[in-house]
Amino acid sequence: MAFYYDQPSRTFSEYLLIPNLTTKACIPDNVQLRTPITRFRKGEIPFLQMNLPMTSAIMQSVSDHNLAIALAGCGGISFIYGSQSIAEQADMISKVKKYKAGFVDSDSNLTPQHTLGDVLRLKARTGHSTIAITENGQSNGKLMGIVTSRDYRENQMSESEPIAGFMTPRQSLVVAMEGVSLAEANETIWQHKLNCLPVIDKEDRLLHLVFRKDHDSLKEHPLELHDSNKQLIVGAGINTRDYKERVPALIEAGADIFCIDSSDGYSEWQAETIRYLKATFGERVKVGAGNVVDREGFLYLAEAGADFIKVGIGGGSICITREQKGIGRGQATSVIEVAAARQEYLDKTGIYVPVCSDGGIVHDYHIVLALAMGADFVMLGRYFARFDESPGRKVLIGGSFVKEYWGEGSSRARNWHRYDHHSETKAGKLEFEEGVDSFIPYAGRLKDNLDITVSKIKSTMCNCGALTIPELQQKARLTTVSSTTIVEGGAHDVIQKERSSQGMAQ
Ligand code: RVP
Repeated sequence: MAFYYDQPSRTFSEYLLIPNLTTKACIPDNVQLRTPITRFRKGEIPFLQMNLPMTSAIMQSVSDHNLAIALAGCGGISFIYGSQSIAEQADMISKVKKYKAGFVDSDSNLTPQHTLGDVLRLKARTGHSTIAITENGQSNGKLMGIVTSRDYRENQMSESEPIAGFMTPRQSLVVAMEGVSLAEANETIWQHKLNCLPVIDKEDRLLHLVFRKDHDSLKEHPLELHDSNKQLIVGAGINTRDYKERVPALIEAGADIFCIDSSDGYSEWQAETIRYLKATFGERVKVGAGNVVDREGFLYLAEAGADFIKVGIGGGSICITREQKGIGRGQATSVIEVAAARQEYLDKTGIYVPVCSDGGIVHDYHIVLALAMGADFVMLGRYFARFDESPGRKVLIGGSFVKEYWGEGSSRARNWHRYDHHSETKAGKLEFEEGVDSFIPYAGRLKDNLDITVSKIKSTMCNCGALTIPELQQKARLTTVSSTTIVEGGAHDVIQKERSSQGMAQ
């Protein structure tokens, strides 16, 4: 006979936190959000920790190299999506590892033979007005000159005019040589009143551009997450099929941590993948696994050696798994049960396995609820997809800017490995979608939004009398709420004046 749970599963919105005593020491400035991401023996220091309990989802529309750089700068980790070729994913990883704050790869490049028309079209496409002119039109080609909007008069020149005739040529440019520090580059920018300084190697090949506006980037990122070489930390999504080829290539590119990406991780495929990677590369390879929603799934992956375990099925904003297959569980109930299983595993083995709550975060306070319920960090898709740094296109619809956000189970992403069951027969192959293609309101720069979210998390933690995440997990008191309590929680029975959208989750 089938087993029936005696309680319905619940989502975050069905819970609230009850305040504890807030001592005078409990102020947001004293709250720190450092959290483990890899398993560790009780009393020891985890191999890898984050300065922010947030990771970005393993999705084409969320985690590319640009988002990874922005998030690591704020103390979190992106898992670059695996639903692309091994070479493309390795290229994104190495872009993050090679990134140095303030030194950017030129993303707008043309040759001297291109024309003013090409300049205008490129500028319209990228929104960037500084264009590097290189011999082969590539970002690392031999530098021939620079074009900015000060070099041409759009209305008085023919669009067919070659760039060679109006660019600022190499011999008139102030440049810096390979190895220059950011402080030295900024000094040169100030001395010569420049907006942009090209950094070149001995063969005159372009390496980076340094912009005047990026001057403060180091000061802006006190929580930056980097390795012992001062390179940013980055993760990568992998699947249970091509890991024998993919993982070595990603290690070579510099990936710091992996996560097996699947909508249902309670499978022999995942255990086999973890065991193979640990046996082949040893403990230096760190692998998260999931997703699971219950005690059994957690214990199975913990026994297999997973470094962290991801929780959540069907709660993602673009996810229709529950509708399509009737599989899933309310996110709050899943996290609560998995956190209890983690305690059981800790008591038995002395090993702490971090838990990640993945998907379904709609309001910033949901992050605190997930942490209070036992998650060590959260994974978010929709939240990050709204920002400038995410890969989705920014589009103007009905007078407002939106960004594209599509699920890995949508036919646009075609990430069938995340959902299928390794079947090679036609009947076993996936022929239906588990995700949708959508728009979400555009929200601007990642850091500006994250600062607001973090200040809300810290403020709530102070209400709960907790200065760290473990303290929150120990002290939190949670209550379920009735639907009328939820209504009472918003503005009600007033005629509301215009409300600032700043700091709202959506
Ligand atoms: P959200 O943050 O609510 O947008 O959810 C993101 C999560 O949704 C991802 O981390 C992943 O677990 C899940 N996902 C991604 N694609 C799909 C899908 O197409 N069904 N679901």
